[in-house]
Amino acid sequence: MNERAASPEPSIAGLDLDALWLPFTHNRLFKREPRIVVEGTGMYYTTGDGRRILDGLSGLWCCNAGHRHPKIVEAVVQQLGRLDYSPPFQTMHDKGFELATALAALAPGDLDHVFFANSGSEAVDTALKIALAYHRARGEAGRFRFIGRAKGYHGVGFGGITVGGMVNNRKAYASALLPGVDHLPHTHDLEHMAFSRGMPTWGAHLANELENIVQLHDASTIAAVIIEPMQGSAGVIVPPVGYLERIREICDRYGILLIFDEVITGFGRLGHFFAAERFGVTPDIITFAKGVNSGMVPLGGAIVRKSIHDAFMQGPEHLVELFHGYTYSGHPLACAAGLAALEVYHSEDLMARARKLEPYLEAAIHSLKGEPHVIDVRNLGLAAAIELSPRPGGATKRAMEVFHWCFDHGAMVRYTGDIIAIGPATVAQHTEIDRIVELIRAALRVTP
Ligand code: PXG
Ligand code: PLP
Repeated sequence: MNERAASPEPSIAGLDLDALWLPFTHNRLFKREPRIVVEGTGMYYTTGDGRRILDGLSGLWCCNAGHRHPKIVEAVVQQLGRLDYSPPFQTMHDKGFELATALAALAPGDLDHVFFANSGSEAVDTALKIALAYHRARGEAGRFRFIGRAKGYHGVGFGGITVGGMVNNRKAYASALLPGVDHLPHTHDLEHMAFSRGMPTWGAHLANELENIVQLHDASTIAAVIIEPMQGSAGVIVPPVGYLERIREICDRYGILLIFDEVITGFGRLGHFFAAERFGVTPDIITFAKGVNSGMVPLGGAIVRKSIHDAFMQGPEHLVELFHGYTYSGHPLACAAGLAALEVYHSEDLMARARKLEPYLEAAIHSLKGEPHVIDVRNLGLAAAIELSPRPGGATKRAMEVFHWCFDHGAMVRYTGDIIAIGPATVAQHTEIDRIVELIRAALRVTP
């Protein structure tokens, strides 16, 4: 058993928790019962009180090759011995070009130009701005609207929360959301798809709502549709069979760009470098982050179709084509980590490994059907979620208690609302998947 040690390791004894304001965290409760991680190796963390915690979430859906993969660590250390930083405005370092070339080669269709940012949120901002500027460059500046989706998560920038569909992330900032944004309905429906294994067979018709939204606003005002091909943050909401194809068809019919936000779905989560490949649907822009370098150094970006890139390359050559970019767009350490991570994904055949693990994870997670409080289990690739009925008068508390119980007994999972989510790394062993699932089962059985 992995109970808390009586006294903390010297490394965290006396640590002052006060000054740090943690993101998306109940800070007061956390600081009374902190969970402090001091080391990570492969599938495991070590906490400040000396316990090993099995990582059921690949960090936060990002360490897809496991923690501190030695080849990625080595590449970052080497890069640090050569170049710490050079500006990406009007100069660039070699690793940025190499990584862009590698990503362009992996991306589907003619998506072959890469713009770097530092996070998923910045990647989304970048994609939205490219979409607006693209239409403007082609003389269609009237296309200013974005269509997102209910329950969508596109990071925390103002653009991202506007196209996103999570009310808690929007309500305090409602006065500052982008104008003109509309939302598709989400595809989560317990009545029709509870306990689906993989893609639900019900729900493709929900894509037809895009046609209604287009009729309402007129296609000439719509710049882009942005969706996660599989909704991650909302709790692994898997697209119905045929749904993404229909969204693609409607976008094509009306000259609307389709953006796939692949911040979670990319780099192995669904057993491929991109979900677009898995689903056989090619968007016009892909946003990525997280797994691109296995979470080692912050990196994100947007990959765009050739025709989008080329639309910008028309005016006088001495003029800047896109007024956008970040101090750390394509930081040398992040790019070095990205090149090494891609090499690891290839040389260890981790996409195929993820595909082979998928049915094992599916069987394991669906064995939780029938356990206390469980009203849905869903999965795709190396992502899965268990939805719980809310405790009367205490929504989200059950999932929070399961999360805490699992952490106290040796596994990191994720909770959001009354949903427990897991996303093991591509290097997970069967025994590790079993352990995560058995800890969740035990937690459910002791949670009132
Ligand atoms: N788009 C998508 C689809 C994401 O999943 C972002 C954008 C934003 O990325 P950054 O790097 O700015 O955080 C994300 C991030 C969760 C969880 O609980 C998911 C994310 C982040 C934190 C928690 O599932 N996704
Ligand atoms: N704020 C100030 C005052 C700045 O000078 C800059 C960049 O130069 C930024 C914000 C943006 O920072 P970043 O490029 O890291 O996004």
